[in-house]
Amino acid sequence: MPRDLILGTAGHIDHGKTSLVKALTGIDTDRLPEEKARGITIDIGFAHLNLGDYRLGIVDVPGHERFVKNMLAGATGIDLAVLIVAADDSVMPQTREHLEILKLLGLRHGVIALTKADLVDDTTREVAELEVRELVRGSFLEDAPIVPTSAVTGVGLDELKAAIQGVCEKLAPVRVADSLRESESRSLSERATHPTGLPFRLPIDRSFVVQGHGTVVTGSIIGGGVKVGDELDWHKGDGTFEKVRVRSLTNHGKPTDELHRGQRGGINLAGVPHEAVRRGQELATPGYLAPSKVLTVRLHTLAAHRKPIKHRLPCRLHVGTAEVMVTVSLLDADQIEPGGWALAQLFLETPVTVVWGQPFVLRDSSAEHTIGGGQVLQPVGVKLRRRHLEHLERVEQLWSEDDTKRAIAVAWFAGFSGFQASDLTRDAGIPPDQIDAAVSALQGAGTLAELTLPPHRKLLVHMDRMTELGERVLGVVGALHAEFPLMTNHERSKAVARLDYVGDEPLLNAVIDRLVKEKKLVGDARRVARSDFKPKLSAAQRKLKDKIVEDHKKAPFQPPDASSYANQVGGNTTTLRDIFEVACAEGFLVRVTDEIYLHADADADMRKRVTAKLTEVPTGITVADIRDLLGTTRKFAVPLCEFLDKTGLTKRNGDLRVKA
Ligand SMILES: Nc1nc2c(ncn2[C@@H]2O[C@H](COP(=O)(O)OP(=O)(O)OP(=O)(O)O)[C@@H](O)[C@H]2O)c(=O)[nH]1
Ligand SMILES: [Mg+2]
Repeated sequence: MPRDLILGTAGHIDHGKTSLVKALTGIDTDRLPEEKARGITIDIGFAHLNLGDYRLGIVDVPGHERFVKNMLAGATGIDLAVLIVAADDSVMPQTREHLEILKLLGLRHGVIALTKADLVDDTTREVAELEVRELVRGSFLEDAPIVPTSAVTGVGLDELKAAIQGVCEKLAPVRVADSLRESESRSLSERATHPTGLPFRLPIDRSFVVQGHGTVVTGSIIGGGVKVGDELDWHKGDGTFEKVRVRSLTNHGKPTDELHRGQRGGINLAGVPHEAVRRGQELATPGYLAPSKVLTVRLHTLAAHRKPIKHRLPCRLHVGTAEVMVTVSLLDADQIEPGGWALAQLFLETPVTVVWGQPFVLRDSSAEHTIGGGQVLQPVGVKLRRRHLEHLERVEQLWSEDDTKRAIAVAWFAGFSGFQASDLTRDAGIPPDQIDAAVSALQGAGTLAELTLPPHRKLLVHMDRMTELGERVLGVVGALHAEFPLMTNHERSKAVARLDYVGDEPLLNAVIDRLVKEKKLVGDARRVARSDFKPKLSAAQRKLKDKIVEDHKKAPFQPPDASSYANQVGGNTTTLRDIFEVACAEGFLVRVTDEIYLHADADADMRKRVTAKLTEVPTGITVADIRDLLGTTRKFAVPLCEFLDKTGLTKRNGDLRVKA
């Protein structure tokens, strides 16, 4: 089974990148008329080459300083690079800049071609070689072979192919099952740029229309795989996304049923207008990515830039195939000296879709120089306070080698709202098949709590936040008990309303369920009490309550006055009211006025009778009619009518009551 990898060119203008690709593949990647006319590459072009067990997709980039942004779009998702230096011109500004960009993008593998070897003598070639060696010292190309080539004579082409194949072999294939073990042995930055077993992602670099088929978008597949018929999220770069269906797929123009990481892909999308597709947008497995205008990052200033990156600097962010204006906020510094790094946030003018660990590049606002770059720590960030120690510590944890530490940091930032386990792929770089292990370890250690929200949504919350929320719930229920010492329990909604918490109510109910399960609260789906609360109803008071309920049941529409029981509590009207309140809270009585309570059955009966009567006489009934209907006296009929008005069954119309 051949392995697919993407190779990118890099190097200064006119150094022979496109000519070399053509000499290697027979494909001319300069396809625009303007490119032909000016003899330069303007936008990225594509070719392919089979080398032994490897199928290489090739992205040829422009060297012109004005088109570095196109180079950046092309360099996204490449696995290996060929740095091209013309032997007669040696190291030039974009040789350096492209190399810096490849370093910032986390590239680990490549070869160097010393082109136009036919134009120079041995000494010139050797000098150029020395300069190139000097340039790549300390970089991923430090030990890369330097192969002299000529697109004119064909010299060195076989050697270059062999060198590229040698590099491909170093990029050993990775099975998903191996990746946990592998993650311990590979560096974090390599893992971030060469993830395995991840959801599908394709940052769009081009789109066109195929007659009779509609819109085709292309890009390098940087994660996962896709099949014909799949549904994808199409992130439009304006914060919105749409579900789209894959109608057909191509790889270098040839139809195929599926595409995977390391391939160039052409995706024919159903129902997507060509004009709506732009470079910088992205296709991804549904639910994987989320648009964001705040990124928390590790930011490096290029040593070569010679100027610090200052707090509040406006500049250009290049990430994936997107280019967006941003403002830098340094979290614990005022500036980053050349060669240094710091934690920062980027505030974006328009949203991008990124994942944890994703490399990015910053260029100055006038798009003349590459000034720095780094890795995303929080793909969907919120504004953090500067120099806030705990925030800084938690952000640093996001760069830990340990999956579970990063998951804890994600949970901490998710706060009371919690997060879903599957978010850990985007937010902490944990592959889907390793999430369960990380989450169970953290649940086992008591660091994460899982809540089930109806119907089946599972939410994870950091245990500190869970405990805090739980304590607040216990606090408000306790306050309710203090306020109503005779009430055995309280409505959940009453407790929730008192929490002063603007989160979703299902989450709070799940917190309450958990407290019930932990036996800190007792109750059911409607009402709860603290398990340590004992209502202060004495045996005598309880007996009185039962008697009151019984009396009201016996005299449904001419109930005893509440105050008639006063002497039975030694004249203490507060206690008497509490006893009535308990009876109401427990659902036995309904309060009409301070003096009049109805038995709950009488209340239901009254409503039934009045409703039936009003159906019979829709023009309305008088207080006297209601008095007769209930077999009561005027003393009760008036407050009962007002009660019916207040509770929304009837309304007053002159002397009559009609249906409300
Ligand atoms: N003699 C000689 N000329 C070459 C060789 N390779 C490229 N050239 C010439 O150098 C010029 C630039 O070549 P390209 O391949 O377009 O250079 P490039 O690096 O793709 O340029 P940009 O994409 O614009 O950055 C062309 O005129 C080529 O014919 C070579 O090996 N030998
Ligand atoms: Mg070119």
